[in-house]
Amino acid sequence: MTCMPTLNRTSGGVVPGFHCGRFRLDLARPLLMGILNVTPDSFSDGGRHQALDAALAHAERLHEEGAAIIDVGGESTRPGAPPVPVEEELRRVVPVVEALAARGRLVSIDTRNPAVMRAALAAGAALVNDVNALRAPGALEVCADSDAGICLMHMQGDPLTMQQDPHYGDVCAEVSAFLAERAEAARAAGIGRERICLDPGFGFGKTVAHNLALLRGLPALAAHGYAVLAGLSRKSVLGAVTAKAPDDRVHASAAAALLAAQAGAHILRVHDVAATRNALAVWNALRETAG
Ligand code: HH2
Repeated sequence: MTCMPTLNRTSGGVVPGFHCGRFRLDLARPLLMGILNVTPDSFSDGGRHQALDAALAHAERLHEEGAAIIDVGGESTRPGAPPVPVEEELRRVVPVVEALAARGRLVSIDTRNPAVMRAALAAGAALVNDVNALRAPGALEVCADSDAGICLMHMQGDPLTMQQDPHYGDVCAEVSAFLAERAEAARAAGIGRERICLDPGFGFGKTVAHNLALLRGLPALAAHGYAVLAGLSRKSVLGAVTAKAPDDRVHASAAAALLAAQAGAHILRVHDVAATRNALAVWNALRETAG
């Protein structure tokens, strides 16, 4: 993976669709994954959706605004965040997953913990989103036992310490090699190519320069032929560029999502679904009316 700039969306390898349980996602147009953190301490929306009613109301809003996937997280992975005990994570996420799955939503579970993956899958989640790329003992097996989609993300170190001194020789090459290796491990465990999605992990053990290089280098990641997810929403790289606080990064986030889509991302993980959808509508119209 090199860090070359791109002007046109790369189709990368052929990615016909993304299979998440009974859901078959068409990736011809970028899809939105709406973020629902049921945590007290997430960097942007922490404490806002902890009660079940509030979480479900927010999920409904994300769905109505155009999110194809609702990503439910019960552990903040912001820089410096301590791990959450498994019982507490289960208590936060399982009722929310269950209620959203019962409403027919495509629910993603954002967790590093195999016990939480297993419980969320049993409660109806159809996608496992793991910032640790299924490296925890037992995680690959839990996912292989299901028909869920999986998102394999790159992270250098762990959330507690990852921003202390991130370093790479060639960030794009190293992230790409790591994700290719994790995809191979998933396939060796019996998870089909059509169930796998790769994510460079913006902000996870990366400086501003690393994040920008990865955004420029996204076309090469898409060329692996797996679905690609990008999560730049409200992240500190956008704060560094705009000098805005997380809640005021909506426009920067929509711009970043658009650039990620243009660089080949198929799924955009976002807080601000309506704003991103509007930005993408302009881009889709331009592409689809080209002669
Ligand atoms: N980023 C966050 C959490 N999960 N999953 C994937 N696949 N990609 C990401 O970039 C990603 C992720 C961090 O953002 P957020 O959930 O908003 O914050 P917090 O970790 O503080 O809950």
